[in-house]
Amino acid sequence: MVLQRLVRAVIMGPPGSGKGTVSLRISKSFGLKHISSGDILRANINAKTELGLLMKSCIDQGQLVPDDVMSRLILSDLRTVDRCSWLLDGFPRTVYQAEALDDTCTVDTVINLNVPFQTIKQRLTSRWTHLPSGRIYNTDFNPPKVPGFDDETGEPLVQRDDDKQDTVTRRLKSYETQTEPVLEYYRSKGVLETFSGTETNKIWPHVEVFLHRKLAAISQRMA
Ligand code: G5P
Ligand code: MG
Repeated sequence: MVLQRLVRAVIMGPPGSGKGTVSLRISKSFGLKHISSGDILRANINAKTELGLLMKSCIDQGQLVPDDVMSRLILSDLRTVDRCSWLLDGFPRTVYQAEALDDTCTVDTVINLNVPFQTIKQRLTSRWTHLPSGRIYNTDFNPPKVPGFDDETGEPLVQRDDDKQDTVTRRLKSYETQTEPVLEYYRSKGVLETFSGTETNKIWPHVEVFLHRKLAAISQRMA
């Protein structure tokens, strides 16, 4: 689909709901640039930057990175891609962050993946990630062709330190208390679209149809 104007989209959902998996599909089908706050933080940790070293313990314990740090990091990243249509994954995660984003741009649409917590807990212990690209695998759902190695580069996959069972429980708790209010924030602005289910392959066709319609409408409005 050729977009007539820049699109600002956000994907939300609890940890492990499939935001990364669905974002990669959206990126491929609609050409939106995928910007994942978690991937940016993990790249910093991997590169042992000052920020990465400071934030590692926070992330490993399943706590959110402080709002001001996170907002500065993502909003400055967005400035470097202001000529692209983008999809933000993992940001905003608090009402403070949503307001900071609103101060810089108008969000066109927010895709919310509503997946039961029980489903999520089973998924995260079998997730494997290719850190440099953010490609995601799962030993049950989408296993790599060679166990433990990325399909495209052949480089080793890693398990995230925050995917331990206790940490997942803490991440889900922080989602309930700090991130769910953001859903209400976007619902009241009329831009929230929720997709419920337990399987990405069943949710995805609905997201795809919705985005075709939504992005066509946005393009027409501006043409
Ligand atoms: P992240 O990196 O943003 P989360 O916790 O929001 O982390 P996560 O864990 O990355 O989200 P996801 O992207 O929603 O999950 O899900 P995914 O990776 O696509 O899918 C999860 C697994 O399930 C994969 O193995 C996938 O293959 C599999 N899967 C997908 N669909 C199916 C299916 O249908 N069936 C099955 N069986 N499997 C499936 O944030 C990490 C940390 O960074 C900090 C916080 O500390 C956070 O905890 N952080 C922030 N802090 C403050 N503010 C922010 N804005 C922050 N952003 C990040
Ligand atoms: Mg993710």
